[in-house]
Amino acid sequence: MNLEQRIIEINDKVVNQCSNKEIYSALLKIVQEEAEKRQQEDGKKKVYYISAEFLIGKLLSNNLINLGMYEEVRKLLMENGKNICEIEEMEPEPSLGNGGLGRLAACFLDSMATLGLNGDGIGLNYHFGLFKQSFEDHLQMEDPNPWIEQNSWLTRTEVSYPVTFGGLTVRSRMYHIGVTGYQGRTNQLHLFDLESIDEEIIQDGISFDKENIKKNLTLFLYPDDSDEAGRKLRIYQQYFMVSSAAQYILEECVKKGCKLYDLPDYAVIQINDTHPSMVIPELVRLLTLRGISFEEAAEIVSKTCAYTNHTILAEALEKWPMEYLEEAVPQLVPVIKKLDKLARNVHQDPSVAIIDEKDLVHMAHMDIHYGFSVNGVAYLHTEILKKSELKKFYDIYPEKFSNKTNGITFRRWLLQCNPLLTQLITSRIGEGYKKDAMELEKLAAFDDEATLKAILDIKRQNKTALKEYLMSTQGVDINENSIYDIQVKRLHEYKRQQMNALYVIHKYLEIKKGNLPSTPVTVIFGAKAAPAYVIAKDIIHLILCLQELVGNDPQVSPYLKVVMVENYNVSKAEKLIPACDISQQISLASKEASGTGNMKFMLNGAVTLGTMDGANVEIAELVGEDNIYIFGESSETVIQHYEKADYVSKEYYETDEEIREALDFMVGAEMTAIGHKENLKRLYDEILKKDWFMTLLDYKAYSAARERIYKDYEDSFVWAKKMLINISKAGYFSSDRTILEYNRDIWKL
Ligand code: DL6
Repeated sequence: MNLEQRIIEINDKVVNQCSNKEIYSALLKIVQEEAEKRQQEDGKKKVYYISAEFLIGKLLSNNLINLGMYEEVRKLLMENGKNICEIEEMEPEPSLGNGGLGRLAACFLDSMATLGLNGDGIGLNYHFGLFKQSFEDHLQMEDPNPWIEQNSWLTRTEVSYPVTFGGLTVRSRMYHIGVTGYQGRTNQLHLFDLESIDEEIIQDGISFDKENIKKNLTLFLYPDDSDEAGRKLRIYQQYFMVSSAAQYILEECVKKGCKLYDLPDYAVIQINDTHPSMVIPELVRLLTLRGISFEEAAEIVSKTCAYTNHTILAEALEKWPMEYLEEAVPQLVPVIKKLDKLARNVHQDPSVAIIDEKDLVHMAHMDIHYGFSVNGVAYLHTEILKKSELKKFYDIYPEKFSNKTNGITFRRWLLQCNPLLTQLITSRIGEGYKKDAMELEKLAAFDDEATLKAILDIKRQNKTALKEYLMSTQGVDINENSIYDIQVKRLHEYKRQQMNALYVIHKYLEIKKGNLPSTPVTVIFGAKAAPAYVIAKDIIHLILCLQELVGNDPQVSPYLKVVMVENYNVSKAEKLIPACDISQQISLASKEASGTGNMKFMLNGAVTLGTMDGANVEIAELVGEDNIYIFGESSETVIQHYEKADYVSKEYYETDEEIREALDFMVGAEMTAIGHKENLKRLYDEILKKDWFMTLLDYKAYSAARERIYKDYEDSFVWAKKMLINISKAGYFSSDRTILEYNRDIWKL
């Protein structure tokens, strides 16, 4: 039966009489049927990629592309007076992730399925995600972000497990989302939900009774952990995820003939950051319950688990008070104590112990002692882990450490989000790059006038599309002939959105003085701040105030615009990234483990303005210094400042007029007339008195580099060549390459 007949059969009417929603539902069904045909027999060994987040984005178009059905569907819809983009709008975006870690997990699932690897994801089925962001009174508001519909990509399974917390036992229920690779196989994303979940307990905004774990465990991702109940809830959630996962993995392996002693021949468990670390003691516990001695169980688990570190920020290297674990997961406590003791027998240094003198359990330490592999996510990050953050562990286990520079799936971040550029590339170098991204290098030879003009023209069309999108979604009017200068990522002080905002103030003041930019600039931000992260929310407040100030100033607004995109998510990224001219990657050197936005932007022809941090270092090496704008202090200098505690932000304020002027403006009359003095002053004080992520250290170099990049933009052919080189060098950052490396060095499937 052909596609059209199948849609008619499902909806009992001809295509042009179906509503967009009916077409979406029919396509969802058809895709699921096709994807099912690509399920393959499990090989003996499987990788289980456990992660607290999977930021998968909408699935319809991606699945159609991967199944080779996109063009057929697009044409059929067009013939029936429908537009595939309108059908895409019918799909709610799954709320299963937050930032880079979650998006990486989604890219990895796509690559595993594309490469034909036997690899499933395991996570939680959050009903309301992180939160839905809106702006009111220049402040971030948070509401639940529902996404699960009657007809969705989720399939309920019969798999269900008991999970016990102290005296309370709850049940998990497994759901699947099929993950079909590009011309590849279908794997699964397994999402565990709480059987007794109760959405009704949500009160105002995103608040709910944090202690009611029988009803709340899978409501939200990363619930507010600013109080004790919130921190304990994180433990409950994590254990719920890993206990379900461990039970499932053992069951699946045993079904395949595994004798448990040979578990490492059947399973490799990739632990993403420390959220799933409790899978280690849980597996040990389950194995001992099945008659295996503790030492043997610990050894089996050590050969099965591998740990990826995604950050050096202390807040993400979780350390749980033993008393919390005693209350939430008492059955794990003797296991963790024994694992600690076993490790201490061999390594006496207390700084590498699992349980420290304050009775805090260091989850990363457990991962490193009882995992066979530890990897960082970019060259610089891994070097920092080896040389400073995890040096003591590297000295003990050098053979466990390796680097796996992150990657992105080109299916979503080029083929799907930028069809015009995809067409152009294909017309020049053929289709090969879709499977072997390194073939993109061939594009560099096409530095002829026609190709460069075409690249510029595509960017212009994408910019116009973004202009229309922002107008229709937020009522914001931007100038398509301006430079689109974009910073989209989680809001965090280390990412230094505040540095970008300070420059905006400076530019505003310059324009007021009559120093007009040759080409107008549109500065676009997109970011969610964790609900309890006060300073991050103050930074959003500052940006929203600037948006209003600049937008309402007739003298300035023809030359400068500020836009804060509401509820930044994968779907919005897919619109912003193809339209971007300048990609802001300005984290404090040493703090951004890798970044993956930087890769998506370069692939779509944006030029990076960045520090020597994370994967920017590798981007710089690949594109060469003429095709990237690097500024700021090195990671070595930054680390030294932390070690010597000798950075004093006030000194920069006192000695530099540009800095002083911009900072003072933040709390001056114009700004406080728009925003809240309390928020602005708190941020001002933070930068002036603390500035933990050294905004002012790099501000001057940043401002100078930004002026330089704006100037260079003026020569459109020179600029187009930079775009061409960035695109052609992006092949290395395909997640297919990353996954091949994981498989070659760690998983060995
Ligand atoms: O590895 C994926 C991604 C990196 O690209 C980012 O640099 C890093 O910040 C992110 N880490 C997290 C975890 N928590 N924190 N902070 O999202 O991982």
